[in-house]
Amino acid sequence: MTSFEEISQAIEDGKGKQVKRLIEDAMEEGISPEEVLNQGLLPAMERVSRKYQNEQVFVPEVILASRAMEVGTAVLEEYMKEQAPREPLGTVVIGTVKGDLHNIGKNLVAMMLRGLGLTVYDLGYDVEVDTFIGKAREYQADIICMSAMLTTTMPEMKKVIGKLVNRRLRDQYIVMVGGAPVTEAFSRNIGADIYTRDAGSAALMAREAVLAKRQREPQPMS
Ligand code: B12
Repeated sequence: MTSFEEISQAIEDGKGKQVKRLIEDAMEEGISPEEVLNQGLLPAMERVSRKYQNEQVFVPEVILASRAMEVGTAVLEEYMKEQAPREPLGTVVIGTVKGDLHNIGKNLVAMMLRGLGLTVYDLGYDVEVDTFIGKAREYQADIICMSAMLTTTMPEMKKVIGKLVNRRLRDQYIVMVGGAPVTEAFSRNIGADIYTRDAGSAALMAREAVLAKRQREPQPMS
């Protein structure tokens, strides 16, 4: 039996290959990707964060754990895709804002959105204001999702929304923001549509928002 603790420990130790093997074993045993995420992957990063804050581990260990987390996320995503509804629900562009290299949380949000049937274009990290807007237009996105993990990069989110307003594009997109330092009050203050604390609720709210947007849009003549 694969234990969630083993998965967490392998992530903490930065052992990507072991993480992959353990997750595949868990999937074969019939454990759901969500269980592995919530009980294996997320607790591992919480532990790493706590140890980093207490100076029990330093940047190199955090980077190794982050890479193992990325491996784990990619493996889980493959299994989640198999369960995703076939009919595409809507389109999302997602990225971490300019100046910010944190991408683990953003990757998890992308994975959960895909799992609910949304088509996700991941723009990566350190994403420029114009890239968010340009790609949203190019892919005819319904949602622009922005992640920020540094208090110093949060204002980038406001810049994206400001530019959407200036270019008279604001009404075309649902803007969703998140990341550890982001709050509901900040989200409201910058004029975003949705803020949630975690990847699971982000996906559920995104789905609801896209369905509501579809109802508002004029239907094509049959
Ligand atoms: C891992 C990590 C790193 C790694 C990043 C690796 C990577 N590939 O991402 C490395 C080592 C590179 C790093 C670097 C730095 N980091 Co760092 N890092 C962290 C750490 C320990 C964990 C972050 C993480 O991955 N958490 C796990 C994931 C799962 O959680 P999450 O990101 O919060 O995401 C969840 C939610 O927030 C939400 N969410 C996230 N995005 C979005 C988006 C949307 C739309 C929605 C709806 C929801 C959502 O859903 C996610 C899943 O549920 C945090 C500590 C912490 N407490 O957060 C510090 C932390 C974020 N880092 C910090 C700092 C200061 C730095 C550095 C400046 C350090 C330095 N002195 O060099 C650099 C900055 C580099 C840069 N320019 O970005 C500070 C930020 C302080 C602040 N408030 O500004 C923190 C808080 C640590 C601390 N207490 O000092 N870091």
